[in-house]
Amino acid sequence: MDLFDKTDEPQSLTLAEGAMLLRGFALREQTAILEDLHAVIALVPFRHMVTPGGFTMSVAMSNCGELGWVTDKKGYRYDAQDPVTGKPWPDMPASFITLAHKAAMQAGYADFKPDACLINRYQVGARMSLHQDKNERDFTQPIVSVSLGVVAVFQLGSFERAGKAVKLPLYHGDVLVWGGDSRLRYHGVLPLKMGYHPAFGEYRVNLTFRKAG
Ligand code: MD6
Ligand code: FE
Repeated sequence: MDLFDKTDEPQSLTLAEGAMLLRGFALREQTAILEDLHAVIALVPFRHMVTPGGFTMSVAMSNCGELGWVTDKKGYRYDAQDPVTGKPWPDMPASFITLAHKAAMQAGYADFKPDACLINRYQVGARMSLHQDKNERDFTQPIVSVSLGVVAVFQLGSFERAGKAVKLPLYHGDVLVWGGDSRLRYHGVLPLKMGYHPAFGEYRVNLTFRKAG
């Protein structure tokens, strides 16, 4: 390939049956995404939630859409209201909905209509231990995950927590579509290394779109 080949054409990679990585898929829309993200965070600032076991999460979270993912002493769940303020979550911005829909389509899921967007913010050292996403109703619906800011190492595991996990860097603009046979795979994020991104500073932000209800 020479310099003038289509190097900025997004690359699609199938990681496992049903798990597809769309490198750079969110880059084209990043200006609108960033602006809309700021508006959501102004309404629901990032906060460190507490697990049912009493641990404060290293990842800070916010939500938009009809449903938001929350955890507190009562458990993990989707809630139509912010348990802290009792108010509904901010509407999901059109730029978010469009991006999630297009990414799902690209990965072979027509008609993906997310009702929940969880926004995760990682600072240096923040991590997400291996888990399955199973608080949603319908596992035939995919999850669309958008990585922004500082690069992180994602772990793609198997169907048991102790199974082998593959490590994979996720860069600013990468989109992971997570569905089909991979929907219930264990996965996580290794502790964030020090890094810098012009728009996100030392942070990584991840948007996960779901059809939760
Ligand atoms: C993260 N992501 O990347 C954490 N879950 O910050 C997830 O836990 C995740 O990326 C389901 C599907 C895709 C994901
Ligand atoms: Fe997850």
